[in-house]
Amino acid sequence: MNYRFHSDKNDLKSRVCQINGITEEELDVSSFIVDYDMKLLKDFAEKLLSMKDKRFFIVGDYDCDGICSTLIMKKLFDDLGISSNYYIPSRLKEGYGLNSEIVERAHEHGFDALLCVDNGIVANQELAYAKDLGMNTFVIDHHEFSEGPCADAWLHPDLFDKKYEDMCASGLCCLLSNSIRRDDLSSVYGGLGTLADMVKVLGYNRYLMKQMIKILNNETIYLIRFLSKKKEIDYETLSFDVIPKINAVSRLDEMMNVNYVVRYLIDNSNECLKFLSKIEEINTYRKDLSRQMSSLAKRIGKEYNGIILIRSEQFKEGLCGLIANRLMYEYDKPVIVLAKSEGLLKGSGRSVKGSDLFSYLQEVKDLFRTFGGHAQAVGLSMDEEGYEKLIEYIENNVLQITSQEKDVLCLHQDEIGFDLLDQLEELKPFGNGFEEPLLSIEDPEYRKKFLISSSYPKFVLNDMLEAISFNPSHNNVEFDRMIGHLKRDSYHPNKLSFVIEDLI
Ligand SMILES: [Mn+2]
Repeated sequence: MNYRFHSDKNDLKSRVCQINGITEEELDVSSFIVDYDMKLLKDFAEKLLSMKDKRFFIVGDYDCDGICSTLIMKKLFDDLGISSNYYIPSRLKEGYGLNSEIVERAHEHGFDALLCVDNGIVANQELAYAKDLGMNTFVIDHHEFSEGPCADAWLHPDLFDKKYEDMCASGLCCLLSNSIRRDDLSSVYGGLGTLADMVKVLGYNRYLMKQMIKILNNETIYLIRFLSKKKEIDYETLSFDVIPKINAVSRLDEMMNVNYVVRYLIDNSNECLKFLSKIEEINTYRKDLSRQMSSLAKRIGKEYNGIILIRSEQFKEGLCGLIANRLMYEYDKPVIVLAKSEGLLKGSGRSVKGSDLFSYLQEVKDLFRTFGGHAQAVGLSMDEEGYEKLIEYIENNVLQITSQEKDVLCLHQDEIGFDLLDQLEELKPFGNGFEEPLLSIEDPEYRKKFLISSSYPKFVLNDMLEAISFNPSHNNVEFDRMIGHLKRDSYHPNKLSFVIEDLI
């Protein structure tokens, strides 16, 4: 790993801003004023409201952003007394996005307006079909596109100015819905989808996520609170506890229709609490399965020219992306994981920063039945016969990876305490556009070192601070720098633990 060390003596906030190439003003959203009068929004809202008498059919996406978008729009229609229903296609049976059967079914059931959220921007054929059937069409999406969709009105973050940069679909839906009437539930789910989709954490996105945390920690109880046992809801709880549960349902959608998650989250009457235990159960099963798949993947994966390829009949298609992601971080190499069933291979690839797996595989897109994604994440399906050809292509063509430097803030042991932790907390949320820096403890002096579970080294630096590594090879290295992250010790609230990523 290559590091860029920063040892200036400015305060933490300015150092972290500087590393991320932004000003403190850009980071500060405490006085952010949402411009609900933007012409774009007004025009869209006007179009929508001019069709108040129509019956709207919302088509969403099965991930957290799509689920949140769907429920924000459903709630808006309910509040306005507009007749509507929604449908999220099955990830496993139908796949992503609008298809002509959905259009047909909606039309047959008497819906005369279609609204695509978190999909639709490239579904021109299906949208044109809806038009042919006499339906009105609307699209709120943030995926890449080349020409505008065949729609009466549409919203996309590229149409907005920099303060609204990189909104995801639920952010857009929230912006629109709050421009028509203010609603806390919309802000909560706008923020949640924004956090889940890992878009930029600046501008409106940042404002929205902070709003979400504030609302979730006041007295109003939304059912989302029951997805975590924690009393206080913070970004970590949502990212590592709540969002994976919401996403687990579509990954294993033979266990539960993902549309029930919308119902669960939108409901505020406790009637939908019956879905809670099912969601928990699915998530527990998802965790067990991922553990099994990971260990199998590690055993049977093969590396070709720097890319790890793994396929198995025992893999579950909906979990391939999770496994690829996990192994990509562990090996620091691009990983493609494919589930095999009935002569087809379906799965996902994840790639390291500084590479473009999408363009690389685009060169052989004829091998694939379906193919989509972006530089660091792709989804694909292919006939089994194509697999050898894929290997051949990989062996003859190198995926270019430009090595990345990680920013590290250099600190002295004495500077590491609760004060620093509080300052780091203040800077949250970290993410795209405002990355959490690694910390380095320079020339650390420790009182004691011992092994946890006979393999993981733990260093006692002082009464309040311990450093631990989960990499057994760190046991025998000499070092002048401990590089890692600072956390509150989950078992001892008045202690801090420094989780070591590297010793150099
Ligand atoms: Mn999305």
